[in-house]
Amino acid sequence: MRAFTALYLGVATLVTAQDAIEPADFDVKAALLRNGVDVSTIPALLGLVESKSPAACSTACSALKTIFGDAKVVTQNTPAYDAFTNSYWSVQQASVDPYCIFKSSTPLDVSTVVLLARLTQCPFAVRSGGHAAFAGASNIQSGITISLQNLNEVVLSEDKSAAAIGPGNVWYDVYTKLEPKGLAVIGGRVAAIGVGGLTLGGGISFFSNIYGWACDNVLSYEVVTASGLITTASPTTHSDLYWALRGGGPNFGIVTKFNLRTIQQGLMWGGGRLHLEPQFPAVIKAFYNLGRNAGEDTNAAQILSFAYAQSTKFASVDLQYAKPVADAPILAEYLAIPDNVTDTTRIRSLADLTVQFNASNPSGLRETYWAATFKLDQDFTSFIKDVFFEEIDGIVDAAALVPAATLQVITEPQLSHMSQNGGNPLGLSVEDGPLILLNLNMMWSHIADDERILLANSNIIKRTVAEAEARGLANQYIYMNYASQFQDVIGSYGKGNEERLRRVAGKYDPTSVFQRLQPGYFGFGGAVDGGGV
Ligand SMILES: Cc1cc2nc3c(=O)[nH]c(=O)nc-3n(C[C@H](O)[C@H](O)[C@H](O)COP(=O)(O)OP(=O)(O)OC[C@H]3O[C@@H](n4cnc5c(N)ncnc54)[C@H](O)[C@@H]3O)c2cc1C
Ligand SMILES: *[C@@H]1O[C@H](CO)[C@@H](O)[C@H](O)[C@H]1NC(C)=O
Ligand SMILES: CC(=O)N[C@H]1CO[C@H](CO)[C@@H](O)[C@@H]1O
Repeated sequence: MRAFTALYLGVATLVTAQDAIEPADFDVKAALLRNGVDVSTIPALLGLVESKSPAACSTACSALKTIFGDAKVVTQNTPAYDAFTNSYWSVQQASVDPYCIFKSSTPLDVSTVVLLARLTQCPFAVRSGGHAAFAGASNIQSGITISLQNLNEVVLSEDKSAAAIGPGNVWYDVYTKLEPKGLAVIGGRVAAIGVGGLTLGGGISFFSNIYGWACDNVLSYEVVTASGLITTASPTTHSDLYWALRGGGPNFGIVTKFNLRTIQQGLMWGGGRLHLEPQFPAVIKAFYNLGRNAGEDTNAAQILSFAYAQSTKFASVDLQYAKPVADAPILAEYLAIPDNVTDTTRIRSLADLTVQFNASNPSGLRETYWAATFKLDQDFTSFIKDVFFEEIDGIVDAAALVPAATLQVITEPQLSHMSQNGGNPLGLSVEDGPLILLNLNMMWSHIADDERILLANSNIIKRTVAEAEARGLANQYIYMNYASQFQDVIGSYGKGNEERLRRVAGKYDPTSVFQRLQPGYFGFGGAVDGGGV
């Protein structure tokens, strides 16, 4: 396999016969035999049922049991099964019942389960931290849910410039292992989020103004393709696949290792401050100014959420500074806003800050996430806030509802890092920036409220997008990690990027295994119908 240096110039890769990852006469059984699995010795596979029926998964799960035994293959009506499904963040995902759960612990295990799913045509889902909100995103009804949780290595390279991190890790575990060495990586801001989903969809960190998004700080991926090949994607090996994995999601293979660039990181400063309605204009002005001026001091970062709880509208401002400095001048405008009701900002460790965020995102509730992107504009930020409070007015009686509109800025420094190492497929450039990233996020308890809550979310998205178009502030990008199942994420990357992603998928997965057998997340060809969008 040649490396395609042409990709650095953004030139489309030519796929020639000798580059094909999977030959036209690819034999799944022969590939399994290379993995040490002789199909002719597995009772369940003798009368093979090749259909997308429950029988296909009964066959696949029986075969997995024969090959791997009870420890790695968890079936229904067992405590281990219930513990696994209950460990998803949202109730929608916890309510999905897979035919079996496969607890892979090596890349070879992952290769074998992909080949077996392919042989039997049993659908599957892949789970890292299990924080995607909607049903089926990383768990699959009556199929095989492939758990990556036992792929949990955190290994520093000899010179400590890189860390090999398994997708079974959550960010808290990664940070606490690196902290004693004075190191960190570009990853999630909430303790229990998984390395896999966050990094494959983009990944915004406290330090993204300094280093860029998580996907732009991956040195290489170890990935299992549809033909069971365990291979590397890097700037010099399968560079087209490397490009695609930097935000293209789970459409190309299962990543079994992320080699992440490490950064020097000691104590930092951060926490949250709450403000009430009279302070909203000052908060919005500070949000706008910090977003606009991010380049003046890239240590600073912000997350602004408008929310409603206990019959009160409030603004939650989360501020961070990458160094142990409590009064950084760039944050002065925010810190001068009076009348905060609580203030948890202090000097602390990265892991400690992720635990604080974790506490405000409990599991065990129904959840929905939605995303939209706009050009940064102060008055429009206020418009988003107004539309949010108007639209939630009709749903605030829903039991246990906590609705929020979380605003961040995709800053010019963040955007500038997206072109490093050959670029990523997100379709964003410095000329587009700075941008407002809107994340609607709501939690509630009763299924009977689902429909009206989803409708309120879709109305907020529709109204803000329409107004942005009218004001010339539109941007088509939809962030995968915050999107709802009703939004067309890959389409939002732009036609050229979508076509190039399809070409890469076609090269590494010519029979569309990851599109056909892994239906639950953001694939090619648009969004799920419904949800009012
Ligand atoms: C409370 C909370 C806080 C958040 N904070 C942040 C944040 O700070 N920054 C940010 O950018 N985003 C954040 N997010 C969004 C987050 O990035 C997404 O929810 C992400 O999908 C979670 O990843 P996961 O591994 O936990 O999820 P999962 O549900 O396990 O996975 C999500 C998707 O990725 C696929 N996938 C996971 N691992 C692999 C792999 N190794 N190979 C192939 N496919 C894989 C899964 O199949 C699934 O389709 C947050 C979300 C929540 C709920
Ligand atoms: C994060 O929150 C989840 C769900 O509430 C909890 O199970 C988990 O233990 C928390 N993790 C940390 C490191 O605080
Ligand atoms: C900057 C500011 O106003 N901080 C105040 C926030 O509220 C706490 C508790 O009421 C005060 O102690 C802070 O001084």
